[in-house]
Amino acid sequence: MNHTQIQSIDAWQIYDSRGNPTVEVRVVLAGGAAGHGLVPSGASTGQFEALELRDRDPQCFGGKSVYKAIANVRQVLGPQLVGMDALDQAAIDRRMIELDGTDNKSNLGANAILGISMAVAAAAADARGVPLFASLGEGTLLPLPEIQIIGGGAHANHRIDVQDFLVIAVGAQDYEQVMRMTHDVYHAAGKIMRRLDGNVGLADEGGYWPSFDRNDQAFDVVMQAIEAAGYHPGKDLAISLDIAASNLYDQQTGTYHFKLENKVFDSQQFTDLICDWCRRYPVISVEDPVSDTDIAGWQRVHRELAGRVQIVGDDLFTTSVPRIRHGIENNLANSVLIKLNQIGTVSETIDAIRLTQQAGWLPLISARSGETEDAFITHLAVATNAGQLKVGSFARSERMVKWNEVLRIQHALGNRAHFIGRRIYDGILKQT
Ligand code: 2PG
Ligand code: MG
Repeated sequence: MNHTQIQSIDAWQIYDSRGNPTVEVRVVLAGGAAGHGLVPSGASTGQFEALELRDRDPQCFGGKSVYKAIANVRQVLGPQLVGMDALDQAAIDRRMIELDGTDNKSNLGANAILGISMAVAAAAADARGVPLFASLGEGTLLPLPEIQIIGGGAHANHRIDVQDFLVIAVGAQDYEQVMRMTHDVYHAAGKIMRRLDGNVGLADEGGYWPSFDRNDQAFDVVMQAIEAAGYHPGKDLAISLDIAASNLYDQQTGTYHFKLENKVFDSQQFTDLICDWCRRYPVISVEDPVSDTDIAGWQRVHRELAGRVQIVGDDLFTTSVPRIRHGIENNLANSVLIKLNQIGTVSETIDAIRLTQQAGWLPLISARSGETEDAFITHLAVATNAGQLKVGSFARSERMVKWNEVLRIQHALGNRAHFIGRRIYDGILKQT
């Protein structure tokens, strides 16, 4: 056996940042190199995502155990991959897609397939004797982070309807300054939230648990926090939103619902509201402003905001090349959220990033709300020169491990590391 051929593949059940079961895979190569893959899990999942296989036995982990996916790794996929060259990621991922035989990996499970795919990538890096980012690609660009301040929607028991109020340190000259500015604003927001309500908690991704009567009160807190920390909203730190609007949408009636405010909007009214927010506040990025099936809504938002605001498709694109291609051809957005487990292999994820970049759009590499201690996505962001990373907030180790990994990669890259900050938007926004 060649030293980079796969010798063995094993898997077991671990637990994510919400304490839910997920898959870990270990791949060992003939020469002794090895890698792990730890699979994340979403809560506000899009209907077009690859399937996360769970056992659905209510008596066992509330239906969430992943023993079937683990059996598929050990008994179905693993034996077919032994002997393949771990340096040929594309061939391994293709073989798994063939073995599954479905469009959405619903036969063997995207969690089973992705666990192997990530572990193979990590083992290949180990065999090459280089860090994961250097094995995955040629990139050297440190990403500009989107960091959550208030977490809502499915990540805070729908305490408010909008899912994420985030900041982007657009005025930062380097990555250390991003961390410092974000630290200052995050903690300033904490003080404000404690003043509003003594019982401040954290939502699933580490942002503050909202205690508001209206969704737009979150803007006031973020604006005040930026100012209290001594920065200028818009100039030093801009606001980013993930509306996660598919979760607010009633497919039958074509309407959007703000339960907190007891309000119903048709598509036109809802896009008017989002566009109005983007005018009233220094919003530089908005994700999933409308539902994944409201194509007219996407086109309306694009007409109103393109050139001024990054318009990110998450549930709309689900990291799928054909869906992204459709979006590019129809001018639906100018940025694509990239999540490994939405599509289920490393190769398809990198293909999605490349297609996005070739179109002159921006990829935004993203974690899931259920995360692990793994920092794979940080390496992916640097390796592909993606330029942007979204990992939730500035708290909780499953988040901080990804931000901290950028600092480690910066040191590993030495003077080859570069950071362009807000200039990443030059291609899609006019007045940056
Ligand atoms: C999103 C993600 C991450 P989830 O909507 O962008 O914030 O949430 O992983 O729950 O889909
Ligand atoms: Mg999203």
